[in-house]
Amino acid sequence: MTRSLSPGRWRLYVITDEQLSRGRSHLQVVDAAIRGGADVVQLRDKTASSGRLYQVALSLRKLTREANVSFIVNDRLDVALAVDADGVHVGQQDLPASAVRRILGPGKILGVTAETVEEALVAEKDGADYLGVGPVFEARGTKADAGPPQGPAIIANIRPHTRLPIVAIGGIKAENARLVREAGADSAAVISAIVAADDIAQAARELKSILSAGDPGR
Ligand code: TZP
Ligand code: MG
Repeated sequence: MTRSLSPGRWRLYVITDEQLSRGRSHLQVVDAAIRGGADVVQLRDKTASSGRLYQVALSLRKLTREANVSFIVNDRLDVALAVDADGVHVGQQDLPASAVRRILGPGKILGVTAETVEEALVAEKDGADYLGVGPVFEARGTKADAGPPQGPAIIANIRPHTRLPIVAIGGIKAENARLVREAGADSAAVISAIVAADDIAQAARELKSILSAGDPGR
């Protein structure tokens, strides 16, 4: 299975959500997602205590390192640094990307959410390594405060303005994944279509295959 630690080569980006995982832990979800071909895993948990988040992050760090899968922590720069994650992902309401880059240093991956061309340009200037762009499709079932779906046009609009890899997000599943690649996204970040699936590994496998169609040597 081809996997890479470089954001431009990621295809399937899996984000955890224990609330949607039907009793399966972050670790169980990630283990299955890796078996299905995830290139990068993001730990996302907005309710866990810092102590629990640290323990979970440590266990995910070990698993992802053994599998040569990138490991990103959502929001929490402190946790990312504490467990030697590969990077951190921040939104527009989190610590500013410029400050995060200063603390992270040059060797770690910084992901930044951008919904507009302007946000994308600022993120790039501030040192982002990739952009999270969305919501492309309906995502309010997973993220209550997500905006309305913007369609693949949000990817196509930002694509010409930046050289950064684009990770599309929001409502992505097997039926629509091809559309985000066609609009210019390098990869897709997926929560519910993977973590809530009956068979997580199989759901990941199907999405990986769609997202990596046409890649040399896959
Ligand atoms: N940011 C924008 S949409 C979203 C996040 C975290 C949720 C995506 O989840 P799903 O279940 O893949 O739509
Ligand atoms: Mg955030």
